[in-house]
Amino acid sequence: MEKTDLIKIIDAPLVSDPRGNLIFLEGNKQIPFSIKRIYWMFDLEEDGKRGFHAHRNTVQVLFCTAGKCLIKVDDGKEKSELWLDTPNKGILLDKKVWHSMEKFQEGTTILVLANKEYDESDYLRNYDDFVKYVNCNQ
Ligand code: T46
Repeated sequence: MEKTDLIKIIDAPLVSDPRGNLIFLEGNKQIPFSIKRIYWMFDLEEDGKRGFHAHRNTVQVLFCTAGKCLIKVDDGKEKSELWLDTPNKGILLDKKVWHSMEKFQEGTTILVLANKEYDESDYLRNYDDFVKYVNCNQ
């Protein structure tokens, strides 16, 4: 996994013993906010693409708990991408970061922790609107 200036990698503690592995996360500790919502994605089409939006106020951490996928991020100035491929390494996606996910390996599961409840009005789903919003809300 590659670290970029645009995104912060979140390391979750991994406890291994002869029975297997256990990874845990706590709000306001490894996750730098109070967790208001958790969702996960699975049975992902290998050629599918998801995301292509930014959030006005929602901050999230994404983990690929199984498999791997490519995450692309863009803050309106800089673009970056990285493979999310390690179960205990997550990505902090800040607000006002355009993001997308693709190239899902078979069996991939993505777990997301968010600081806000779901609110469609928090989404910027049009790229030009996103750029305008970022430029007006720096
Ligand atoms: C994000 C990326 C990483 C809800 O009703 N509640 C929810 O909490 C979520 C996350 C989604 N939905 C509904 C909204 C849509 O009708 O589920 C449907 C699929 O959502 P969307 O097309 O936004 O899914 P993705 O995979 O493109 O994006 C999701 C999150 O929505 C988004 O916040 O940052 O994962």
